[in-house]
Amino acid sequence: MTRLSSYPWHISGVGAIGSLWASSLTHHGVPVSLLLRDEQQLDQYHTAAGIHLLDYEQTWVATPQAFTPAKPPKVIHHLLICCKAYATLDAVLPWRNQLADNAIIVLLQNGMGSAQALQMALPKANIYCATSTDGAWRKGPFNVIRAGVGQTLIGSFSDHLNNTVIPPAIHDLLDHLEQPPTLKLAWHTDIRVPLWHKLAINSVINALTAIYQCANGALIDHPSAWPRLQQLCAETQDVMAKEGVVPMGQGLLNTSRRILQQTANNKSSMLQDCLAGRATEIDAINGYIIQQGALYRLPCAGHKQVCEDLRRICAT
Ligand code: KPL
Repeated sequence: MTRLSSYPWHISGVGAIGSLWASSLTHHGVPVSLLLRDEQQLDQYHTAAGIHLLDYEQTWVATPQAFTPAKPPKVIHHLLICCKAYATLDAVLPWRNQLADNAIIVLLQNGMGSAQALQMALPKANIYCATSTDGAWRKGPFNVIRAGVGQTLIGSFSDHLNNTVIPPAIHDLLDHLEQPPTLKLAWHTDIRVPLWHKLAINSVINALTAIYQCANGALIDHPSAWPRLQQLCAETQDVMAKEGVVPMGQGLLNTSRRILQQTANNKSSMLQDCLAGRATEIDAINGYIIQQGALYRLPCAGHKQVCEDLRRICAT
């Protein structure tokens, strides 16, 4: 690494992806601090004796410094938010008094709408969004298994930021985290496009797998799920077209089928949340599409039905 910003990256939301990042940054010599919810989570962290990441047969242990709102850090220059979209304000606002005026906040999560909500709460905040195809799952508190190396795209979200100007702290990370535990990061000058593409994929796959309680591959050729998936693709593409989002090269249906084939044995993140009795990201995924569709009088009947069915089955 050529140059490292001396300020730590503070990570809030230390689940699977937050732990993967904390581990990778630490092992690449980037200073990291964890922002934990409360004393109970701090106790769990101490009991776990650090973050344990199993990355292709190798276990990495990282022990970054941890803070709680009761004992916060003095100042936060770089904040990475890896919690679920619905928990964003709760993950940021407890630390608002510690945020430096020019702090960088990066949101790395599924779904959309949370960056807008955060910008409303903190109008001057410098918000960046990231979207990732990395796979990781949480075996227990601070104990994470890597499921696949993907790519993470980062770009500016706030209107007052220039989308071609990469802040030095982010620049330092691009192409520099290639050794295991690897993170492949790249800058994107129009992050809205990959965010929408990921949202579109998640919106046609995740809820259906939770409703039919099946692995991803089982949606293909499923007599009732597959026609619903086709309808969701058509509705989503209509909303994307109205929003002026560049369509996916192969189209949403073909792209979704390919992802379903590649991840045939995986359980989607929403099915996992549903099975574990956790809240799901339905509002930030299908709910967001319905909300945007309403701006153009698009009814999104398939997405509404999916939300209704999911609410009957899972805690949302
Ligand atoms: O990203 C995913 C998830 O589980 O959240 C998949 C299933 C790969 C696509 O929706």
